[in-house]
Amino acid sequence: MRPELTLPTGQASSPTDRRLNALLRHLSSSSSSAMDTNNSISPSPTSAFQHDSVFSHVVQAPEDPILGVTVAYNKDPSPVKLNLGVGAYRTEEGKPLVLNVVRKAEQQLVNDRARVKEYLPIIGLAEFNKLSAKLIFGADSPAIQENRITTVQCLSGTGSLRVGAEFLAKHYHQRTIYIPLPTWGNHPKVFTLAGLSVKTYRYYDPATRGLNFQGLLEDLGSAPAGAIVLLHACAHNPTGVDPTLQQWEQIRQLMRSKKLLPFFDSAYQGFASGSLDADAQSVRMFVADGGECLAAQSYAKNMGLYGERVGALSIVCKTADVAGKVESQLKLVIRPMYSNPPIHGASIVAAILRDRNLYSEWTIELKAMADRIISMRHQLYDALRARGTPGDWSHIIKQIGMFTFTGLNSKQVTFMTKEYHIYMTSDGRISMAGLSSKTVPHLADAIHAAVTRVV
Ligand code: PLA
Repeated sequence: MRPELTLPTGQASSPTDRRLNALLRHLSSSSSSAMDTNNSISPSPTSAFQHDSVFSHVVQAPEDPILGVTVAYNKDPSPVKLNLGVGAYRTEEGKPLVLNVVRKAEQQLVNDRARVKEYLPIIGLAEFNKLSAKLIFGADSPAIQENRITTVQCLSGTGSLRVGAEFLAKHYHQRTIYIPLPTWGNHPKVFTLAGLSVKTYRYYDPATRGLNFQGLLEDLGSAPAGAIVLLHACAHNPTGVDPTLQQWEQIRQLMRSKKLLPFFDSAYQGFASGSLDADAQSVRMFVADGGECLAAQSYAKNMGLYGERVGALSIVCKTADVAGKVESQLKLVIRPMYSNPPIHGASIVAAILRDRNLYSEWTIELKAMADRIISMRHQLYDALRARGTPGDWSHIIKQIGMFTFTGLNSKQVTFMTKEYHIYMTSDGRISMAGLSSKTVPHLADAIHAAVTRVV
């Protein structure tokens, strides 16, 4: 019944073919003897292919609300198309940017013949961790000097959030995390899958296009004692609205008095104001009071290392002893997840952070990116004013960081995509970093048309 597995006759003339035929005969005889002892196996070798897939019940999932925008953009053949979806920096020419310091650091790494490709430790590159902590908490942070912080290298900001959340789900007495409304679309998924239960606190007021500070204080004030609170360290995504330093201080007092645990997401340090120190003020305030907190750092945006997946999770503890034990448990979270992190991106970051010249060159390039984004805000604002577009657009210049939360509704967004080939998330967020002087008029035309033609 079973077809004999052999090469076609007449072709088995060379020694290689004869060896191959012998092997095929051996394989078919050993598999038929296995079959003899197991009558339940179908006698037809093709029948497995005729059945439905064991995965035929799997339904088509929707594209990711942010990364899916790029998928749609890539399919559009229009020459005027514009991707303002994902937060990725582009130059005035609309091209992705590799920072000069990154190229220099990579060259150094390539030239160093002593470098090897061995596994990193579970918590990553030690020097990278030390320098990352210094970057966010400040070089003179007492918590660093007292060894009260454990920092572990993770897979960019997302991986750092996930590792921190898994640790909390396992070792912290409160499983509820409060996230701002709205927030980065991936936050609820990351935290839920890690085993935390997600609730929201009021953050943004659509009427003022600013912070709903009263709502925020009320919601955090009524959160159960000990609850975890996700805070965007700076350049809140998607709203571009940050609390002032005075408001941060009030938030700190409230959170400390209620023993709420801060979990900072720092994905844009340096991108908000152009200053690395100024953008870390919120985090440093919460460390200066001696209390505990978590911080997830990403180098995707501020070093342009999007695809290198390099970031860090820090947990600030009360004592060095606790920090050591926490670190030992973080290793148990990481090891079965991805074993240990990749070496290349962390080596680039360490090379830049350790070298005085490269570091200062980095701050200049970073400031230039932040300034270009701010200039895009002014150009877009001016272009809408020049067109007499109905509405108050001053939030475009007031908001901070990579994004403008325009206030456009999903119908208007759909219209802009269909008629103008402008791609953005359906909540009306646009990545200002994807704009250039050349594309501002096209975007302003599209917004004007959307606002005047689509309700
Ligand atoms: N946290 C916030 C607030 C973010 O906006 C992002 C990225 C991350 C964490 C994760 O970044 P990382 O893992 O790449 O370091 N948000 C982007 C990209 C820029 C994305 O959605 O993945 C965005 O367009 O919103």
